[in-house]
Amino acid sequence: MSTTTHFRTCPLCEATCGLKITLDGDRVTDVRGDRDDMFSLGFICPKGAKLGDLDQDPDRLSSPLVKRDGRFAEVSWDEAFAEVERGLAAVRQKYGNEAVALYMGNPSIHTMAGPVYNGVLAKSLGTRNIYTASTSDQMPKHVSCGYVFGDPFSIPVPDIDRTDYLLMLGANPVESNGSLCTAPDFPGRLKKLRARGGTVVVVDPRRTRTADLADQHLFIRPGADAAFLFALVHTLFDENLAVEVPEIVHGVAELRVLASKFPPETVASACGIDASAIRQVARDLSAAPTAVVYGRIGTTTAEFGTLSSWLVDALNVLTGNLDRPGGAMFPASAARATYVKRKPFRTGRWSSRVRGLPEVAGELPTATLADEIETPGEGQVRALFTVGGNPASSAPNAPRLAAALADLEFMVCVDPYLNETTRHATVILPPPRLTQSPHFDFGLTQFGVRNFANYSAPALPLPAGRPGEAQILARLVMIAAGQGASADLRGLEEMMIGGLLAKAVQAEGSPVYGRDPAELRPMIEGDGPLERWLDLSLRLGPYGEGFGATPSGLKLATLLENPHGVDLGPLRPRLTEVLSTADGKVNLCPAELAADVPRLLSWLADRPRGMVLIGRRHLRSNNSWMHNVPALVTGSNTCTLHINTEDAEKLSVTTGQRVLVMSRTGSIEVDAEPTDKIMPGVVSLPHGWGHDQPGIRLSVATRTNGANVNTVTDESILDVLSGTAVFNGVPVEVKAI
Ligand SMILES: Nc1nc2c(c(=O)[nH]1)N[C@H]1C(S)=C(S)[C@@H](COP(=O)(O)OP(=O)(O)OC[C@H]3O[C@@H](n4cnc5c(=O)[nH]c(N)nc54)[C@H](O)[C@@H]3O)O[C@H]1N2
Ligand SMILES: Nc1nc2c(c(=O)[nH]1)N[C@H]1C(S)=C(S)[C@@H](COP(=O)(O)OP(=O)(O)OC[C@H]3O[C@@H](n4cnc5c(=O)[nH]c(N)nc54)[C@H](O)[C@@H]3O)O[C@H]1N2
Ligand code: SF4
Ligand SMILES: [Mo]
Repeated sequence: MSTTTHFRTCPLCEATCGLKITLDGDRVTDVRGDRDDMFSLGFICPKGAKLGDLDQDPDRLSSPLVKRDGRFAEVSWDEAFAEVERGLAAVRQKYGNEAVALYMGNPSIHTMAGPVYNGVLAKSLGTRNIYTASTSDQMPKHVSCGYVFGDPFSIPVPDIDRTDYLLMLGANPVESNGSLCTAPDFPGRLKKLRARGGTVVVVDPRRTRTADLADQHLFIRPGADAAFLFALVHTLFDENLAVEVPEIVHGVAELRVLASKFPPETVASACGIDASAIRQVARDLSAAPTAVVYGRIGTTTAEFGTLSSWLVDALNVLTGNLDRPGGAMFPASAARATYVKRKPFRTGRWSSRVRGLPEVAGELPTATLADEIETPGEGQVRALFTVGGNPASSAPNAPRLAAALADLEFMVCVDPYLNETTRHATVILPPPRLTQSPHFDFGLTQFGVRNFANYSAPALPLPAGRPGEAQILARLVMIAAGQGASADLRGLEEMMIGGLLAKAVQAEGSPVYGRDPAELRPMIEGDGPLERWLDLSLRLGPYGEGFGATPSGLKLATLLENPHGVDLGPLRPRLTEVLSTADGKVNLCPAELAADVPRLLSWLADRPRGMVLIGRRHLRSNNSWMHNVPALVTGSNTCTLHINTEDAEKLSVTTGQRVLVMSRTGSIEVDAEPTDKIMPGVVSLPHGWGHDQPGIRLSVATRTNGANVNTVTDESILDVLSGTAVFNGVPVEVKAI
């Protein structure tokens, strides 16, 4: 066998590290950081280093599975798709399109195929029962940006490479490597920030490894971030520190009135932070030459996630740091056209059937999927498609959802593993190995701390007869659209490309405005449908060659010539290009967001005072699906309950002791790990563990020691505005066993 070297972008987390992968024949023999990668400069983490083990995991499914008489059987791809066609038709015939739901999980944004096909799949299923991991994650940020900037997908990122002061809440990038902020070697960038004289402040109920790197760490009581951020806004006004905002911003006076209800002295005890410390943060933020506030999971999967997400940006505006170097800036993705006119954002265009929860960005809250499956009546969900998702592990009150999945009449999963979710499937359609798949980050190029683009061609060809993830999804689209399991996929491609071209030639400001799509179509290059879609998106994008308009501009060929990626430079101010509000201004105090403030005020008056549970992430883990790699799960058990040493003493709990964690929804047993790194009154568990269900095929993961924290998270508590699950600040009781 011959040895080959491949430069690829790691698709596992949001950091987009460049990897140098060595293959001996079709086996990965070595993975290291690509020192020539223009963005990651050789950085790699343990997950990336073990990408080979993940790639050739023997438990990865090599052919589709169909469940017959309760047992999975390997079938051919044709049989599997025929089964999908039959099963879907049967459910639609009996109950109609709304009886079919679609859930798209985290990897469906990390693959190249997901962002291209998921929207089309949702459309062709013709159902409003669309769910994603976003409502277990970042949806609050979409909602706040939707109202403030008019576009839920224009999310400013902290310009960490140039800022003088970073205030970070509910994020632990030393373990997670960052989120909604693509910054390979985030820890190194924080060190550089400090080395150039800047300041890092971390607000977290735990003293994390990121906090250890920071100048200042403030313990905050879970769920109190919105109150804390309001108190910062209050202080800026109260001490005359807010800048004179430009004319493009309105709503300052209204925000000031709201903030007047949150003096630091009033919220201090709820936050667990002294009023003087809150005021000092506001002063430091305003005094820094440039500064930026950044909030992540700890602030979004919380009861006031949308308010916190909003106030993060409000602070960036009021300190003069929005849209300027060193502040919060909008990346310009090479593959996202900037000429598209967007309709002003709103939510609640429809509501969920059972709980009446508003639609947000075209989807319904994952926290209510179990309701929709369990509750009889017109529109009851009887079939489910999942793409790269493991909701039976990741959703709040996951055991309830798992039981509901078991009750479905038909379920199709596009997933490489037989796991907690897919064991309930009728059909499992496994995508191929990572090394057999092309890669481009349609999603993450929107969140880079630099503008960048890189494409990875498959390192290995697909085995004969095996479809790539794009082909799997395209087939599902054709089946859902009634074209049948054996329809010609080129028809779909031409429809998708034709649709994008037709819009582009009609859009003023597009590089191809007024041209003829028939003249443009033959210019699109690429080996497969994903590559051609990428080529088209790059050509129409902000750096694109525009079908000849800017000959030196980007197209797929440029990325092919640059296997270490193309650096498109530091972020540049582009607020006016981004704004999509009805009046073209930044709405600093949207009525929809202001309407949620009374709920925060009543929470302040009547908040949970007992023990609350929060989450945490571990560097060697990635949500629920990387526990099958031996090298990532050896060593000490990481699924332990962090509990403050004083609390542990009061409960007579010692290190390694089994404890029971109980909530409204259920209870789990885990090992305790008393530590002074977590504040009193708070306990923490990582998610994604507990692989002991019958019938799953994860030989390593099933032997790991851990429980699913989502047994005790509560699907009835939501961030109301976004429908996002609350994983941080769940009232629990802890008892020694
Ligand atoms: N190694 C690894 N990397 C990952 C993942 C993984 O599972 N493992 N998952 C990926 C995914 S899907 C995502 S979304 C990102 C998430 O990336 P991050 O947002 O950085 O996620 P976490 O590391 O969980 O950090 C969240 C922090 O919030 C704190 N926190 C909890 N409750 C509160 C609160 O009420 N207020 C405040 N201020 N803080 C609170 C927690 O203690 C924790 O330190 O990571 C991605 N990267
Ligand atoms: N308690 C608690 N719960 C949480 C969180 C928390 O912090 N605390 N975090 C939440 C967050 S931020 C997120 S993003 C969600 C994640 O929620 P999900 O996306 O539902 O769950 P994952 O664990 O990411 O599962 C990913 C699935 O994709 C499959 N997969 C892996 N690679 C591929 C691929 O290339 N193609 C396809 N089609 N499938 C693939 C895996 O086998 C697995 O089944 O979890 C949420 N749940
Ligand atoms: S930090 Fe993320 S992108 Fe980089 S090597 Fe690790 S898992 Fe891959
Ligand atoms: Mo996430």
